[in-house]
Amino acid sequence: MTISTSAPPQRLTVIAPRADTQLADFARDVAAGLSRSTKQLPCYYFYDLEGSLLFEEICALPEYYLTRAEAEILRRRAGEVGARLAAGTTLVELGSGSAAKTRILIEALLSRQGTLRYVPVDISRTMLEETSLTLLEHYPALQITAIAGEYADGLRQLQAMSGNPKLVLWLGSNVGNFERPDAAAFLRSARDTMTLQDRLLVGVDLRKDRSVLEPAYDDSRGITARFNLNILARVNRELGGNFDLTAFRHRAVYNEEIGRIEMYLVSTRPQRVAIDRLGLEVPFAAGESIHTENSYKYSIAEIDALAESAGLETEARWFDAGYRFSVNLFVPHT
Ligand code: AVI
Repeated sequence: MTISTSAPPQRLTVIAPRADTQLADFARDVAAGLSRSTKQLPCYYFYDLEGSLLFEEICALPEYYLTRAEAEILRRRAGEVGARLAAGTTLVELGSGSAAKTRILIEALLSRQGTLRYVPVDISRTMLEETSLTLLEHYPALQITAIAGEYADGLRQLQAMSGNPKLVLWLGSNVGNFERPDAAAFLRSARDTMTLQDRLLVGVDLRKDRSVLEPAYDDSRGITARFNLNILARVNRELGGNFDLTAFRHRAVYNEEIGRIEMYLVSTRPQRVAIDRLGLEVPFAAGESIHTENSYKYSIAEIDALAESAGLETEARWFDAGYRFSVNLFVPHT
């Protein structure tokens, strides 16, 4: 861990694991994922700076309703959330990205408390620092401790912050990118860092018709396709990969039975791709795919079961007017 305090402004502290650890992890996971009989790459590698910026573009797409629906709920309910919190609450956010929707909660908490400590956790250090500086410029009463790392790094930090009341945000249906049992296990480990005065606010996308879901993950402008392909571009940039991005196509399909969007990169022809820094050559048959992401959708019963198995109680749940998305306020089970 390196700890640096950047000045100005003096109100920002950045905590980051060593970058070469992240590269070693990426190399290991790419080698393992592309050597399997059913090829796969973990979706959290989408989010280098390039991928994080493409994801911001996705959030503004007409087809990607999730961001707007969640923002609608937060705008309507931020005051209500604030009223349920103890005085002097710290705001923690897992997977903060551009923190665009977070501003709604930052403003609600600032207007109640006067000052606020914000602890964003994000895997892209550049994104994290840029976002933090922009927020600090906007909100003079804000103090930021930014954690450039994975959720586990964020949870370790939460454990160390046990003194202050906190609101932990896990927005954007990020929970959907976990397998269902892993989502429950992760929420339980978040819960284990919480006291009874803490709250967890989780945005969860709801099950719905494929006619709405599939365009949200395969938009007409091809931004999601670029986002998906960026993982191969990242292998080229960081690991000396030789992927020809025009020889793979984006595919997003709703698996209704399991309740998840599945994203793939499909090889359009037989090919062998060398990844120089891994000393690996990966063979692809025509039509063979790399599974790059699952995005699980939840029914209300599934959200209740998730909370239950994580040792959480639902204090409040809100929906957008179109009933597409939910925001859930959880408290540790007594
Ligand atoms: C970040 N995550 C919740 C997004 C989702 O909807 O699963 C990632 C994404 N993938 C394609 N479009 C958006």
